[in-house]
Amino acid sequence: MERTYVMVKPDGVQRNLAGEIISRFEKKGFQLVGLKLMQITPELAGKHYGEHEGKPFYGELIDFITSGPVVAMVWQGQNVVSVIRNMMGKTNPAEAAPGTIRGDYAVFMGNNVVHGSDSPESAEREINLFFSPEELVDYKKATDFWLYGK
Ligand code: IDP
Repeated sequence: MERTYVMVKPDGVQRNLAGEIISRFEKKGFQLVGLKLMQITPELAGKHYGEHEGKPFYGELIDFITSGPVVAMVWQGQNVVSVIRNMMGKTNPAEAAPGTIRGDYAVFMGNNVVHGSDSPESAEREINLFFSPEELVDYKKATDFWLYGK
């Protein structure tokens, strides 16, 4: 079963949206396998956003993501990477469709409330960056039959 790394960013935590965001993925049918509230260090932020180093907004991005606690999560389910990206909406909240998390709760590019891995490869890298294997819980959900028919 596919897994993805999701985090409620510092603006989402401060604006009391963590529960709402978790609730959307729960109701969709995805399974939570890792969860913690944490403060990201500049070093970890640099590793997470390494692909953006050198871009004009890089400094702001690192300052923002380290500006307060985040809720770090691992979610599991069929096609979870792409489905959660769709549920988050476009990176720029001004272009994110109503009904998506960014479309409903954000207005500005830098402060877009939530992060989700953009591919299964990124997901594996990001999960390993934020979680140790012991922090991820393997368990069976009774609802699987009603979600997947097996
Ligand atoms: P994503 O978060 O939708 O995957 P990325 O392109 O990976 O988008 O960018 C990472 C984060 O960097 C975005 O969520 C956004 O907060 C910020 N960001 C991206 N592009 C810009 C920009 O042009 N100006 C300011 N912030 C940006």
